[in-house]
Amino acid sequence: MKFYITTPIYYVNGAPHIGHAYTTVAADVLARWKRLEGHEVFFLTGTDEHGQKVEKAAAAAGLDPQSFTDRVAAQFREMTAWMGASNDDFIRTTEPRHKRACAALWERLSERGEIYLGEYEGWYAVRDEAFYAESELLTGTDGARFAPTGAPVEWVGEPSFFFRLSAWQDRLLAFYDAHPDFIQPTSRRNEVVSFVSAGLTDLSISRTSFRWGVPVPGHPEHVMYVWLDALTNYITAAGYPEEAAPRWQFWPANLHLVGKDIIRFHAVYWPAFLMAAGLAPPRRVFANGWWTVEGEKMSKSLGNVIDPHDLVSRYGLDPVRYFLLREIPFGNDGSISHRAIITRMNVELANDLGNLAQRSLSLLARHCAAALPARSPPTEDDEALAAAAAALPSRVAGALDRVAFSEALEEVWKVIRAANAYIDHQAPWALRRTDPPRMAAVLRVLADALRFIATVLQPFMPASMARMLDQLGVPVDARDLAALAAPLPPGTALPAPEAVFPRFVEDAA
Ligand code: ME8
Repeated sequence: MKFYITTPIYYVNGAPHIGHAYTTVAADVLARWKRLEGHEVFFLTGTDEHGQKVEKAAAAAGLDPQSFTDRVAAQFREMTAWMGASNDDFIRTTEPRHKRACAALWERLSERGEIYLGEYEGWYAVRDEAFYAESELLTGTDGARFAPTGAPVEWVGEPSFFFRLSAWQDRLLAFYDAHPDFIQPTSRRNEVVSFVSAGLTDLSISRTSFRWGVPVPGHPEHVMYVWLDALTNYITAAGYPEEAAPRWQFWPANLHLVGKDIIRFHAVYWPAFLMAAGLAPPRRVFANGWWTVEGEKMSKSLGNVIDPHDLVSRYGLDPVRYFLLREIPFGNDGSISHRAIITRMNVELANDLGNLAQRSLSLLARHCAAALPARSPPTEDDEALAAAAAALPSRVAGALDRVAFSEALEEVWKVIRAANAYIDHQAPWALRRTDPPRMAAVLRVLADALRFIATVLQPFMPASMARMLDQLGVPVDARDLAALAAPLPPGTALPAPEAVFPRFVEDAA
């Protein structure tokens, strides 16, 4: 089966930060998991390069918008690689293929009577690239008006094309009703349903007061509203408007991962644009929460913006990926702190998993001639551990289908803890003298359990789990879920073990 997953495309007004790396890693884990399950995956990420916010950032940097976006987009591409993302494509909205798709979508909406020319008068927040109704605004102590997000707003009055969003209210509500899982988590769904139920006004979808955008077909004095342009990226990459292209088979996307601040664009405007164009809306939109830093909002002015490169250089990629998805349930907000990362590294990675593997593998290396022992008739304890390990693929799949990364990891850690209890109780190091065949049997049970554990953890920590599977003698072509059905033959050679997760020792400084 085909599976299409996306991250938001990131604004290139500033360097990538941990919030961006977060969604990229989350999408990567799901993409890798779906591949392990045997699906044909298309995983898309990229950059959102038009609009006033980017134009202003380019001006502030003293560059023309194209050179500026080339530079920052390259940083995002690097971040994608640094975070170990296995994306199949990286889209930039300044690419010709994207401008073509935007123009085609616009023309289709126009032909279907969904667009009309008018005059926009109202509030706009450049920081959010969003229009706000008077009733949504807040007033500061100095009398200044600002958006509910805290962004400054300005009054805009200019000729503008409008999309007949108001006509889509009932059809959107019917769509949410028919697809109860379309927006997740439920709290976000409720937020969207009440926003749409309160009534929709037509949406301004072009601007005439600046130039940095995709020109409106036939009206080059207008550039498209950056959100219409940006959302279209998801179909551009699937080959739109060539609906005969093989990539188009991936549409509709299975899952758009987005931050909680941009749910309205993805769950209201996007399905409305698509339905209005006669295209299928995406199957699911899941909103993640926001990270704070040591409990404080991350901001340039506080100087506490976390650069994902710094975290990765300090702790290593896999521990950072693990931390981001383990620390908080996906969808909730959470706080990132060095203390919390180090604790998870030392307790869960080094102690629980690292020691389990190291203890089992070093006994196998020393006392089983570095070869996998045969399976023996199991005891009750052996069976209990084997059954828990064998249930992992379906348990992890269940959690990941709900985009519940931390639950998926907790399922794996339950088995890791059970395996640690098993090794302590069986004490293979003592059996070496009293009952060597039983020692070999116990080590085989552990090696089999570790194979399940390492296989299902590959999407989270690809490089570390590849090393662990190497050490377990699992051939590279036998590392997907289907391969788990066939036990490794006895006598499989086991390379010399080395610790996969050393403890993190803080500098004395
Ligand atoms: O919104 N913690 O781009 P963007 C977690 N270009 N996530 C965070 C975060 C934090 N502290 N700060 C930001 C855009 N994010 C548009 C998207 S999609 C067609 C267009 C998340 O670069 C934020 O929630 O401002 C959003 O999902 C993502 O970073 C990109 O933000």
